[in-house]
Amino acid sequence: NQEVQRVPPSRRLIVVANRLPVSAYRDPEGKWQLQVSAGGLVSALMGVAHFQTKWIGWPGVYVEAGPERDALTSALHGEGYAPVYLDQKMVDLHYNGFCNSVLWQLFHYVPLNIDSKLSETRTLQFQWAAHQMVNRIFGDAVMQHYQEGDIIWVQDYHLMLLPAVLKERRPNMKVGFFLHTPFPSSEIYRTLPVREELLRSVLRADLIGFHTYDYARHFVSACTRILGLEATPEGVEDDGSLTHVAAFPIGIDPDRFTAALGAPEVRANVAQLLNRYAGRKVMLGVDRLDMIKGIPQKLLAFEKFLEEHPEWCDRVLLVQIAVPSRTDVPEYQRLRSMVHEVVGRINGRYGTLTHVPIYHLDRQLSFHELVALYAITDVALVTSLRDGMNLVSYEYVACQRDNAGVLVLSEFAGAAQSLGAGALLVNPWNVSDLAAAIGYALRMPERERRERHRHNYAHVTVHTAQTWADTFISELDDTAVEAELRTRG
Ligand code: ADQ
Repeated sequence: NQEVQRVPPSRRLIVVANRLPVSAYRDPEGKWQLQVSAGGLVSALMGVAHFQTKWIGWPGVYVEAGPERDALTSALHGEGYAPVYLDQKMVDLHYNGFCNSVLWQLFHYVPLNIDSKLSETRTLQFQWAAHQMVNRIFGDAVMQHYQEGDIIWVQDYHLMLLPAVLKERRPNMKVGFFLHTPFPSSEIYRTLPVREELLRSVLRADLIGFHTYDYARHFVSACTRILGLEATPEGVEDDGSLTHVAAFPIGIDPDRFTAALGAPEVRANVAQLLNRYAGRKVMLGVDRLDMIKGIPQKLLAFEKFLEEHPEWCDRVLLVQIAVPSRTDVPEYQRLRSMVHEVVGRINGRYGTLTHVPIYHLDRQLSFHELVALYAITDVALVTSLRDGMNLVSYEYVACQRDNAGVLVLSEFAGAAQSLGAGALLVNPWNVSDLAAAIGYALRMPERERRERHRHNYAHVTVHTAQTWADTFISELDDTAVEAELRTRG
């Protein structure tokens, strides 16, 4: 692809995301240590190598200004990370509040909760004010590190107000914005009280990217219906100025996974797991513990499958890894209790003295543990109720290079549009169908498995995180040049 090759390898890229890709913690000697966090955005951007990248984001800890903060800042700078420090109140209102209780929900088709929002109108106002303030603080941080010619790539729904903040300060700055979640139908989006402010800010970016064509289309409809702007084949036009809008489906770094399959730690883990699960088929779920991932639906379907097929009870197990996330938000705490209750019920009902049907872990796995699990799994269950893309499905396909395991995939994940040819697509709300898909996946003939896997493996190894970033950045370059030519008349 010629466009992709035009990007010089040493370009400076500033990635701005709400969170840095690492969490900071202190070791027993009190020294700062950094640990890579789990999450799709991190996984994808870790796979991007063609740029001199600096990350700007919150390091996930509260540290007062002073020597401790200075020590953390220099540990982070050493790794190419520039921290934005926020206090607890701000994080609570902006991140837990506006971002995760309002925007995240709405973008995944969970309507605003009228009862709580009406009685907490002031809370919503405070959340919005904090959200605006945090976006301005991020703007200051970008300006501190910005050099003429840098490309600024703003990530995700937490920073939708940032393009306007940046363009006000430097109208010529090259700013791209990518949304990692779905963009919902405009009929859902228009319920948001601050719908116009967010759209107007994002439209200040030179290029806006989404995972799928559908999300891009929903966004353009929101702009035409709510702001009354013109849609063009390239994007949205406002008073002669055009913002490009397009789909850029994300991917993973497949080589990182296939190379790990040969690593001694992974092989040792694989041998141990195969031994431990011998004689049984293994199904796997790997999700952040989030309501959008459809974990309860997956568990209910597995329960139904066991109920209808008692002959499978001691021949199959489900390993469900649910890494806790957003643990300060009450909805997430309730979800965790609910999942624990259902797992307990199923294990109580269908377990024996020597077998439990569900191994449930509430923690992040190391990369090697994760690869080993993917490699030994017969059936992966991705049952998201909505999901921007879902990279777990891609990682599973990469690690099944030799075994051709079956991917059961929700039709509501963006990945259904790219891996639909090889996966068994399901509606996770239809528990009976999902239970039937589990049965079919477990019994699928080898020929069909290999044929389906071949499609998906070809996709995952060609549409990588690197091609995603290269394509986005080279298009951003083109649009910025075009914009400059327009302004020069
Ligand atoms: P996420 O909602 O975080 O990402 P996803 O794309 O599936 O969802 O990525 C999860 C990542 O976290 C994967 O790389 C996975 O390996 C890792 N992970 C999950 N659980 C783990 C565990 N227990 N231990 C270790 N690692 C774990 C958001 C959107 C997605 C979109 C991505 C990228 O919600 O729809 O695909 O961003 O744009």
